[in-house]
Amino acid sequence: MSIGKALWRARHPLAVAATAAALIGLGTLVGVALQQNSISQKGREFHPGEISIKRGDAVQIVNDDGDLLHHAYIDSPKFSFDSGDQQPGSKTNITFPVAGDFDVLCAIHPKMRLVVHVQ
Ligand SMILES: [Cu+2]
Repeated sequence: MSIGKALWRARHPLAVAATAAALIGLGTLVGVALQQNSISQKGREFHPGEISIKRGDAVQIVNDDGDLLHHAYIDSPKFSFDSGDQQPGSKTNITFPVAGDFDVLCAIHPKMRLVVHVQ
């Protein structure tokens, strides 16, 4: 084995580690981008309770509330939506096709309210 090859092999684990670190970094960036319009359901509330998006954008609602069920719905003349029962840990995407201000409510917890401003 040449010295050059031996050196390359010795350095190779570092190259693998650097590539892995770069991929993890990229994955984190993509994850952050996807979570931009993410809303959490926790403590029987939406967090945040208000969000502004553009027409055609989606909001992702994550049930982070232990073993509680939620059930998001929108009932407006312009747009309606019903998630059905949201299992703990589940993610619900709502795409808003029209501009306006919409209340997302929970059929199980009447005090839960998320306001979505669609521009
Ligand atoms: Cu609820």
